[in-house]
Amino acid sequence: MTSILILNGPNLNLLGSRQPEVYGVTTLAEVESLCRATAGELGVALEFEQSNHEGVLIDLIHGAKGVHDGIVLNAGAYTHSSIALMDAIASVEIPTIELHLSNVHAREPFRHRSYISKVAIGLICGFGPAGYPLAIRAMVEKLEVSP
Ligand code: CA2
Repeated sequence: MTSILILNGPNLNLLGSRQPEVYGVTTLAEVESLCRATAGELGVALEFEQSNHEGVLIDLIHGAKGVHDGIVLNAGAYTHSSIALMDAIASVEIPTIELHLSNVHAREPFRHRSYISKVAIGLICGFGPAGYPLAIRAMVEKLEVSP
């Protein structure tokens, strides 16, 4: 069975509790439910993780090798700074979709640079929590074309 790892980076555990004008009112637990419903509908397995720690995210990416067929990564602010996360994605050679709740390109200039984009197969941003099911669907379609 196709398996997808959804990985969330720093501060995303706060979703729904602060800055609703930027990140909305949906909690990360609700985002996970949304993802599980989509995975169930498409018949794929899903692991959903969040960490505030760069090293933990890297370990989760390394651990995906041979376990998961695709990764959906919202690396939070590490997107804009972490060469280590970029290297981890490149090293496991698992197709990865970069995901953001907000449209990072319509925000501050420092959010326009992404190290993840350099190794991702695609980018979804600006659709809020709805981006997660979109990314799962995009990944499943991509894996069907080139498994
Ligand atoms: O738009 C996204 O998904 C981001 O990855 C979110 C990151 C931000 O640094 C990226 O530039 C874009 C920040 C996540 C912080 O999440 C919070 C949620 C609620 C309250 C405070 C922070």
